[in-house]
Order: sequence, then C-alpha cells, then structure tokens
Amino acid sequence: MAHDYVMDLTALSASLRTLPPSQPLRLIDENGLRTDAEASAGFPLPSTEILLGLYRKMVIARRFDLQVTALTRQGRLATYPSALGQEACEIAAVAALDADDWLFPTYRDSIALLTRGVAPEHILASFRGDWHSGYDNYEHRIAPQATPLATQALHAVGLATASKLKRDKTVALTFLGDGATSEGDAHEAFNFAAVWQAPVVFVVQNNQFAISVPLDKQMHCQMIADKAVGYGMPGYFVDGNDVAAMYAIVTHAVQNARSGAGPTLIEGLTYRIEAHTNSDDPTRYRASSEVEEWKGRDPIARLEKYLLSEGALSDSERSDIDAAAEKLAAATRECMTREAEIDPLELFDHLYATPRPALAEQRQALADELTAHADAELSEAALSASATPAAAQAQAPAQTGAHS
Ligand SMILES: Cc1ncc(C[n+]2csc(CCOP(=O)(O)OP(=O)(O)O)c2C)c(N)n1
Ligand SMILES: [Mg+2]
Repeated sequence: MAHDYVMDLTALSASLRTLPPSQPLRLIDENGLRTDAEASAGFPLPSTEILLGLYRKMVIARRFDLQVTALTRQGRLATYPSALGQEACEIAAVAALDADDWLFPTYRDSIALLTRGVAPEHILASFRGDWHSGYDNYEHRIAPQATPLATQALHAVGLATASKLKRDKTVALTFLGDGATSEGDAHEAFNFAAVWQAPVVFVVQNNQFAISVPLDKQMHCQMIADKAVGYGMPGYFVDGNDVAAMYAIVTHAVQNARSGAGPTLIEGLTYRIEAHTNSDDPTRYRASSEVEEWKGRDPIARLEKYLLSEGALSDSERSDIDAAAEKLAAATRECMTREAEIDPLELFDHLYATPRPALAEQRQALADELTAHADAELSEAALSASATPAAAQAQAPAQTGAHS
C-alpha cells in the first residue's frame, strides 16, 4: 500500500509540475540567448514589443529603487526594503494582470506598485511614517503593502473566492517571500485556494533570504514550487531573473485562474542584492562574492543583451527610457522634500464603525491638547515678534536706506 501511495504521489507530482527538478524554467538564458524547447517547457517567448515594454518598466523601476535607497540613507524615509535585482519578478507579475485584477503586495514590492501607476509620493507615505498606506486601494486595486508575513495571501484568497462566487472574472495575485511560505498563513492560503479553486496566483519571490536566514535553514524541501503538489495545485519553478519566463508563466497562471482552472504557485528564483532594509548589515551573514555572482545574473542586462542581438533596442529608445527614469527620480526627490500634511487625530479613525466611548474620550483629550498647544504657539510667536531683535530688524531697511 505504501508503495502505491508513493507511486500516486509521484504521478500527481509529474502531472502538476512540467519541469525537470532543480532546473528553473527559462526562456532567455544568462547570456541573453533564447533557450530551447526543453528549458522553456514549451512556453512561447513573448513578442519583442512586450519584451521592450518590460525592459522599459524594469529600467525605470530600478532607477526609482536606487533613488529611494539613497533618500533613505539621507534620512528622508524611515525605512525602505529594496527590490534591486528582483525587477523581473516584480514587473512581469504586474504586467500580466488586467486593470480590474487585484494585487496583494508585501513591503518589498514598491516597484510593482510604481509599475501599476501609483505615484511615488503615495507609495512612500508609509515608509516615511506618514500613513499606513498612502494610495487609494480601490482606485489602483492594490491592497496595502503587508508587513506581517503572508497575511496578504489570505486576503488574496478571500477576494478571489468572492470573485468566483460573484462570477466577475477578477483574478487576485499576491507576492510572497521565500521566508513567508514557512508561515502558517501561507499554508492556509494555499490550502483554501486549492480547495475552493479560487482564481488566485501566488508569486513567491525566492530571493534566498528571510532577513539573515538563508533558505536551507528554514525549509527542507528542494524547491518551494514543489509545495504546490501537497495542496493540489500546479507549481512552477521559474528563473526569476528571466523576465520573459516570469511573464509567460504568470500570464498562463492568470489566464487559468480567469477561466476557472483555479490557483497556481509560481516560484521565481532570484536574489536580494541590497540589504533586507536600511537597518540590516548583510555582510554579517553572506559573502560579498555571492552577491557579485548574482549581480552577474542581472535581469535587466540579460534582456538588454537579447534585445540588442535582435536589433530591437535602438540608441534613441535607450536614451528615451533613461530620460524617463531620470525624470521620475527627480520627481521622487522633489516629493520627498515636501512635508506631509498630517492630522494626528486620524490616529483614531478606521478603528471601529462606531467609536467606543473610551476611544472617543481619548480623541477629545488629544484634540484639546492640540488646540492648547496651537494657542500657546500662537501667543509665543506674537510675543517674540513684538519683543525680539526681529521687531527691530523690521525697521532696518528704512534705517539702511537713510544712511546709504
Ligand atoms: C508574521 C511575521 N513574523 C515575523 C516578521 C519579521 N520579519 C520581517 S521581514 C522577515 C523576513 C521575510 O523574508 P521573506 O519572506 O523571504 O521576504 P523578503 O524580505 O526576503 O522579501 C521577517 C521574519 C514579520 N514581519 N511578520
Ligand atoms: Mg526572502
């Protein structure tokens, strides 16, 4: 019996996963060359027009990411989790969605938001500590960037299930980190998605670290994609630095979800080039030679090589993209020099549909304190204006004029 069971599982695994073990599915290799039918598992290469569009989005996203990291180092933002090196996963996933689909991102996925049209100022409001989520979630159909790991995966399954019940064809896509897949919430999300055949796509960005913990210290399986078998959904192990492969597989998964074929788990194998956040020192837990090795597998350089070899990326196209990236970087710098208008009383909003009496009292107490503080500041300002050298200075131009 045990033997039968093993046979069944192997057959199920083979039917759900079309890939040879350990070999990520790839359409363009590290040298920018098109792969053969075996490596691509028969997935077609996206058109040159689509690839050029993805290239443009990746270059712009990277410029944004570098700019925000620099601003964070200058102290303009409290924190920023960079996605440097992960552009292929981020941009391909978002590009595969329709405007009506929903995205459930994590703290790592700011460039996905950017690519979906959220303004830098609105993306960065939470990282500056101004608001919990600075964009209109309904307008962009993007849930708040989740910091509690894997919680957003459950929300994605919930929305997808509602979509199925309402028969409205909306697909939900959620990003997860490799570490997040070890959370209970991830397992519950995978399980319910499969049981309910929810139209949801799980894109796991395996950047090989959960802060300082490398993958092999937090899971014993060979591939995260293999976990899909246990839930009864297809799993794909994809080269996460090959934007063509990521786009092809996510598009396939989104189409499947929309047509009623249920969820898919996609593992994009990539690497986190930057620190976990600006408060992390990665030199304490990984060798710089490993980082350099992965820099050599850069997703943008790879696609650029392919496009150049196809004669599909002209000098003028490249300078146009660079100009757009610089314009965005300048706009990002500019908006981060502006002070945000913050109302401290918002602290009490969105907690209860009907505020509880104790909370209403606290709100009133803070309102009174703010008014008292503002009054005190006003009278202090009036006092110093009439009694300090500033008042005398107000006369200065006339005196200067008289003497000159
Ligand atoms: C439920 C929960 N537990 C712990 C943390 C602390 N924490 C923040 S990021 C992180 C590592 C996550 O790694 P991974 O899922 O691989 O995502 P990455 O940061 O690499 O994108 C941890 C443990 C958290 N945010 N939420
Ligand atoms: Mg990770």
